[in-house]
Amino acid sequence: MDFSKSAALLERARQVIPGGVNSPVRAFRSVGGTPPFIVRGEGCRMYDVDGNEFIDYVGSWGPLILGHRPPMVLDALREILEVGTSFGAPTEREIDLAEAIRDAFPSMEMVRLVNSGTEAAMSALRVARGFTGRNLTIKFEGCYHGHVDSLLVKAGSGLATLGIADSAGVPEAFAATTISLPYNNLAAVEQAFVERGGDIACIMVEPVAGNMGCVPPAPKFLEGLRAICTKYRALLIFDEVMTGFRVAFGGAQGRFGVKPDMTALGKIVGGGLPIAAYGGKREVMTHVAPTGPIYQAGTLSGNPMAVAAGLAMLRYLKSHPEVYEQIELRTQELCATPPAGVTVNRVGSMFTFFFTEQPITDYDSARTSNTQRFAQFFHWMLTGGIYLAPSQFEAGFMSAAHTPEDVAKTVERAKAFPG
Ligand code: HOZ
Repeated sequence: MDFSKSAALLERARQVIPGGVNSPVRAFRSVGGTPPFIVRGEGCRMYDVDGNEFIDYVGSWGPLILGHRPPMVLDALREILEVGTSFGAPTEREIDLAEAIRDAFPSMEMVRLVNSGTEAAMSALRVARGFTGRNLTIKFEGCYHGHVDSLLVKAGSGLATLGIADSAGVPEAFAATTISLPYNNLAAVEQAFVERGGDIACIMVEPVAGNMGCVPPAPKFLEGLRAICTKYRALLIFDEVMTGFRVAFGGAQGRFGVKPDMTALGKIVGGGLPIAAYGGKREVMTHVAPTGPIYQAGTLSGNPMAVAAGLAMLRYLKSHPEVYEQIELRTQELCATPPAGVTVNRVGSMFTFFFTEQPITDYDSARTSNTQRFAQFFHWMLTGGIYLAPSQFEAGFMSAAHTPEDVAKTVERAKAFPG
């Protein structure tokens, strides 16, 4: 496969953008080689500047559950272009979207729209602190909640990919407000609350981890977090940036039947356009300005393009529940026969092939993966026309646009990986 035009663009980009990319994992640092510069997406396929075609299992890191350019999203965007792209003033569609989110996530009695998953997590954290009057947060090793200062402690995603333990530029005092514990380890959480329960504002958790690769919650883990938060009057925050409207229409909280106090949602609520949301119990959310003293704001919050696109997609998903059965089935097929020496984790249509034979239940076990072997596999797949996340510590995503033939082609290529 020829990547020469992408290589030239990367060189040009490096002169003006750090690493040539606007988000670190895209630079392919951990797998080597040149990231294809994408010119177009259609259905489950992406096309690059060199004319290469890929079956895409990244899907803009999750939100493209209907594939690239679904017709109802394009129609909604065309409609909005006729009326305006940003007002910085309230619009009716924002209410429609907030209601659509609340209907799917009943725990989100009130919703605030923001622009990115980072902003949603950061705001939820501030609200938890403001509401409880406490400062400490519990998070889990290998989970990633955006590039929020105090949450970049033992974080997954790009930090795990690049081997950055904790980001520079985060004042020690901020990092000290975070207690980082092993995922799926309820005993460690109980112990932390016994020691410092009166100071802990919240537990922030990916209810299915996606940022150390896909790691499901152990049985009773989420229920246990719920019980501990209730006992100590701390807030339970589910970061459903990856899992919301993905592992089920009602997200991980719907799938596992555990109700958090607050939830962060990401780009999927904008049909892939830049938007996010956070919300939770009414008694908590009414503390947000202008009804309360916890400040959070933004000109592009609830911007009409992303709101219209998101609304169109969520309405489609609500009226087509079969999408979830279909993508789960296809992902089962994809994960059924992994290459030798690989452990597959899957929840719904999220999956990761870990290059280790041991079960992956937390960040320590995820890090037993042979990342060199993963890199070889990644390039084997890429040159076979299959686009996976360029990191062992990210999840893959199926879309409704993937056909059985696409999946069969992917399985065949994976099976042929030289062992
Ligand atoms: N760290 C993001 C996913 N967990 C990837 C962001 C991107 O490169 O777009």
